[in-house]
Amino acid sequence: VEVLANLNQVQTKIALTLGDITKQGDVEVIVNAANKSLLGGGGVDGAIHKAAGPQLLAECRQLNGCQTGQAKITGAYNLPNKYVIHTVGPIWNGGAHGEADLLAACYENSLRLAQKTGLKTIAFPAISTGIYRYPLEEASQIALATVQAFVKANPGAFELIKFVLFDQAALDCYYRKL
Ligand code: AR6
Repeated sequence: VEVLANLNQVQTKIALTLGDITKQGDVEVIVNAANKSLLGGGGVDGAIHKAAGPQLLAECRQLNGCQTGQAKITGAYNLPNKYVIHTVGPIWNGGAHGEADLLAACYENSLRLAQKTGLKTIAFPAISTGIYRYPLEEASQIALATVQAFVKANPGAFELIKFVLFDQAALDCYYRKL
């Protein structure tokens, strides 16, 4: 699924795809749904570290962790990308503990960091919707709204912004919202 945002004659493609974020060779950077230690874990974080190889963990050890909603960048090693941006989503705790703002900050800060690094193509997983239990309906709305607002505010900054969804239910949910 692809949506073209036509802004000042510059096009940013927003795409939804079903698959594994470690196999996205058409983007320069993939985003990792990490934890505050940045020292690896399960879910997409585990898959990224496994595919990148041990050098990624070695670089992550130098970063002294990351706060929730913030983002840090590393190399991608054995992944088919140039970089990995590690962001830490909020743990869902009912929704009245700042979760929505923190989740939006993950997307916003990842895009800012990619832009600052000069990158034009990026892929996101559905941050916080696995082990951190953020409801998919709410999380997908925030992901799409935040990315679309960034595209509007920064026309031409990105050529391709991809959401890589791991199962059909997640893809369907994003598709409806898009
Ligand atoms: N490619 C794309 N999406 C994936 C993949 C993959 N290979 N694997 C899982 N997903 P989660 P979180 C989806 O749990 O909720 C880790 O231990 C998954 O279906 O990976 O932010 C970290 O170290 C879900 O929709 O991340 C943290 O401790 C989405 O990715 C904690 O989990 C996010 O699920 C972070 O939890």
